[in-house]
Amino acid sequence: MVEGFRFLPEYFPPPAQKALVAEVLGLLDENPLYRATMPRTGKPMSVRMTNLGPLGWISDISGYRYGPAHPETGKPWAPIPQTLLDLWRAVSDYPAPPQACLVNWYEDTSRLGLHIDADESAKDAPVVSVSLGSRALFRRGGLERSSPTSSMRLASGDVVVLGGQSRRAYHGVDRIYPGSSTLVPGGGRINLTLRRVTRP
Ligand code: MD3
Ligand code: FE
Repeated sequence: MVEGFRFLPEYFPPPAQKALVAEVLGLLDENPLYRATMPRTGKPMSVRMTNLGPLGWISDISGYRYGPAHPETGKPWAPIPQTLLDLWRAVSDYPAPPQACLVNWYEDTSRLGLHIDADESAKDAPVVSVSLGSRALFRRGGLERSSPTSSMRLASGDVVVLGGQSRRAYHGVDRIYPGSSTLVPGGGRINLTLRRVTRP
C-alpha cells in the first residue's frame, strides 16, 4: 500500500451531494462536456469531461496540458464552486488554492485506464477527488505500472485525498455499477478532481 492515500467515505451527505450536482449541471451550458481524444492516436476517451477553475486539463492528439480556455468554446473555464474550495482548504493541507477542477462524466459503460497524473508542476500538492452518482470500481496500484493493484468501490459523496507517495501512484476506473444511484440525471457518475497545477 502506498503512503498518503486518505479515504473519507460519505464526506458529503446526500443533501450536499444534490446541491453539488445541481451546481455542476448548472455550469455545463456555459462550459459543456466534450469528448477529449488521446495523444498520438486521436482515439476518443470513453469519459466525457470539462473543467472548472483558472486552468483546465486538456488532452488532444498533440498531448496533455493545462490551459485557460475550453477547447471547443474558446471561453475561460467557469469558476470552481465554493463548496469545493472549502473542501480543498479542509483536507489538502496545502497553502494555496486549487487551480483546476476536472469534471469527469462517466456513462454506464465508461472506463478510465490505469495511469498516473503527472502534468502538474506543483508536485507537492495533493489531488482531491469527489465521487457523485453511481458507484465505481476503482483500481489503485503502485509507483510502477507493473506494481500490484487492489480494487475499492467509490460511492456518491466519498472523498479521496491523494497526498505523499500516493499522488504518484497508478490508478484507474474499471467499471461503473449501472443503476446504483439516481443522483446524476441519466444514472451516470461524476468525478471531480481538484488540483494545484503551478507552484504557489
Ligand atoms: C490515485 N480520475 O481524473 S479519482 C483523473 O474517478 C482520475 O474519475 C478518477 O484519475 C475518476 O485523473 C479517479 C481518484 C484519484 C485521483 C487522482 C489520483 C486517485 C488517484 C492520483 C494518484 C493516485
Ligand atoms: Fe488520475
